[in-house]
Amino acid sequence: MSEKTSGTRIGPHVSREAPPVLYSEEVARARDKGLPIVALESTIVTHGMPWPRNVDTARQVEADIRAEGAVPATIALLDGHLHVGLSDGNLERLAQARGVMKCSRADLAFALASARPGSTTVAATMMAAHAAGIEVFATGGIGGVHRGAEESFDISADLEELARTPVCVVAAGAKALLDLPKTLEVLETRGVPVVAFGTDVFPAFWSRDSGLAAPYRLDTAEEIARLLAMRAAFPGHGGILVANPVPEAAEIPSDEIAGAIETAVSEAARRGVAGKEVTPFVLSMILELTQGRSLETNIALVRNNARLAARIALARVQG
Ligand code: PSU
Ligand code: MN
Repeated sequence: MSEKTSGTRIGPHVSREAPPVLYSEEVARARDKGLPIVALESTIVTHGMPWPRNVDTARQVEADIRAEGAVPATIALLDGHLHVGLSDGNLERLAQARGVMKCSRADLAFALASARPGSTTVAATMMAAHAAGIEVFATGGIGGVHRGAEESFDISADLEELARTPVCVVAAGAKALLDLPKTLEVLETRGVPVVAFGTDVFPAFWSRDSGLAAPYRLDTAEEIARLLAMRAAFPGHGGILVANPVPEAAEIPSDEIAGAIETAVSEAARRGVAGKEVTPFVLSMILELTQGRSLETNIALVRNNARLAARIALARVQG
């Protein structure tokens, strides 16, 4: 069983298409029954991790969400459809495919209209999740304000999406390759509540502590679900960022990763890497420089975020 939404005529010559959403059987059933659902992005699969660890991790993260009693909805673009929930075959197809478009807000409709395979970033996954009525989304780390943004103007569309789309994003903070103080500043300016989970500091992806205070702290999934309910009571409210620190056993302390970040960021600048290539380039170079250690950390933190997101989605449904 799969479901496709239909379009609406809004004038004699103009009809407004509904997004071409295609639900997996599992997600369609969960929607019918009102079960808790957690959205998952796919850029981490196509541009964030190497084959075959990317597909292994995607499967593991889905299993983690099911083990907590929620339903995973991995989001990606295949054959002109916006898939909300991917079959295992499609997940593998996406993970192996070459030339997959990394789709943020600017790219989503373009990729769909031209039926190109695409993976979704945090921004585009939020758009899809919202279109599908999913409130909670787990990822690794959000995009943010890049170092040197005062020159390059490179600010991830993830921040603007958090400001406008009412989805709760669970991430391990933002990657330390970004300018974290400026990233927090933009989130504050754009009205996005940033809540650290069980800690007073903003986590920095591979490291538990960025050295920056988190705007808010909550200690249980139930408290976060209550915050979501209260935000939802205000029309036009946007998203929420839940910053969940990487488990201690898997962390790379900031002083140990700083050198690799420094090298990767300056190499990107030296080679003139720009736009949407920057994040994938820097991530893969850090992976090389840490001899794969950063990948183990990345996997551990995504799984940790998926479990928390599932508990929040559960508390939201039960609340
Ligand atoms: N986290 C990871 N790997 C990634 C990303 C996040 O561990 O590849 C992706 C996310 O999809 C995020 C995107 O939305 O990087 C940000 O890209 P940009 O800075 O170009 O907006
Ligand atoms: Mn960018």
